[in-house]
Amino acid sequence: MRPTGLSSVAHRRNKREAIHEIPRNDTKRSSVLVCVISGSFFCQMETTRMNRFLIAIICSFTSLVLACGQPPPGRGAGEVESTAAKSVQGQTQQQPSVSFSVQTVIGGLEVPWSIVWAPDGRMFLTERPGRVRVYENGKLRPAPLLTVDDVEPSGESGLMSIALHPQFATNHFLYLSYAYKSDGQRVRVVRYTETPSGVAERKVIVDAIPAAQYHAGCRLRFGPDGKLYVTTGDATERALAQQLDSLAGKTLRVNDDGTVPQDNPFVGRANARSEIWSYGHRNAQGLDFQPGTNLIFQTEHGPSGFDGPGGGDEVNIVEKGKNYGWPAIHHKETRSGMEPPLLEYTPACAPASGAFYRGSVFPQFRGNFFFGCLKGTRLIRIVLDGRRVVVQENLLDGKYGRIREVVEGPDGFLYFSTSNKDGRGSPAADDDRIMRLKPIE
Ligand SMILES: [Ca+2]
Repeated sequence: MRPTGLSSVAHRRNKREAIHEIPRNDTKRSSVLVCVISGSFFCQMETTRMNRFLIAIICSFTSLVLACGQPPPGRGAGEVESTAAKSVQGQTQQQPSVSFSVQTVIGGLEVPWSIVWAPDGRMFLTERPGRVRVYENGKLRPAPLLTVDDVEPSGESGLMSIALHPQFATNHFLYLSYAYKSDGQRVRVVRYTETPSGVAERKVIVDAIPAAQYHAGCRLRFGPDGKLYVTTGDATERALAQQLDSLAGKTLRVNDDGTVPQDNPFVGRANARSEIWSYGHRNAQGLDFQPGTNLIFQTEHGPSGFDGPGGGDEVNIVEKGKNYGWPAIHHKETRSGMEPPLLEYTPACAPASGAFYRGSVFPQFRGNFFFGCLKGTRLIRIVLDGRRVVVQENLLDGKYGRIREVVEGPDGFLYFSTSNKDGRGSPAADDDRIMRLKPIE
């Protein structure tokens, strides 16, 4: 179900990527291999047979350090980028391209996972090792607002999402999702109240969500209905995603205090968790509500070799009580009673976020769905007409490395975060960064 408007450039790129498919951090590994081979070759030329092997290893390591791991080329110093001009079905004239400059807003961060804005204009962001940071009046506060001290930061987990209550201005409720160690790894959602001196009144909202070093979710987003939506991973136990007595591999929906809304689909069903809104997910990390329709658009990571053929990343429209198939179906497979994805990406792009654009400074972006790609090192822009994909395109392709969060700022600029310090990328000197797209007048 690829959109018909997918550009030939994107097709060429997909072909190129296919060469490098699996494992997910393949680029780095192939660089290492090249360096080991080249280092061995040059170092072996003038050595005796006795020490050749040892010196080859030393030289391989040296050449690896010197020549491998290229940081992304983009500096975020105002480079000008553009969208492609588009032919849209039913319109005789092409939509003109949109030009914007790319600016670094904050540098020197460590895996910024989630960004939100308070009504007073402050930016709150999470860093995976456990810190909540505040950016205000053009500066990052040196001290974190909060450091979550029982975060388990390894693998794909750590401190993940942040959400502010829709009435944050009056109740000051701030929500976080993070991984912790218990009997194995778990994820919980907690709520704090911001105070003039920091935070207080920690309250657990959802606890003991199954997790693992990989596939731990966990995006938080308040819906237009005032409920808190939570994406969870399958904790690398695929079968859990189909089991309604487990919170793994689901979208959850809870009230702002963690109680369960009585109109949730599995309320009252035996052996089912009443928090569940949808199931059959592998590891969703992006979720937002389409302006106008309030449909939930969600991004989800597909299998990565050990649990299924690589690729199969998804964009889904998530609806009450529905089954999104994992692990029974994946990629473009279909089965009665299960929902196929709206969009599917093979090779993997690793979608890590998802946000609709509602602002006015990019009128051409209004109603578009954006998400950041880790392995795919780009932003993807989806132009929609309700449920129908009109066209999609890649932005910033390969320029800034791994991209995680994307979200609109109160100024209408489009903000995104890099994730080059997560152990799978090659950081630029000032990574990780929060950057933004600013329109060119
Ligand atoms: Ca699916």
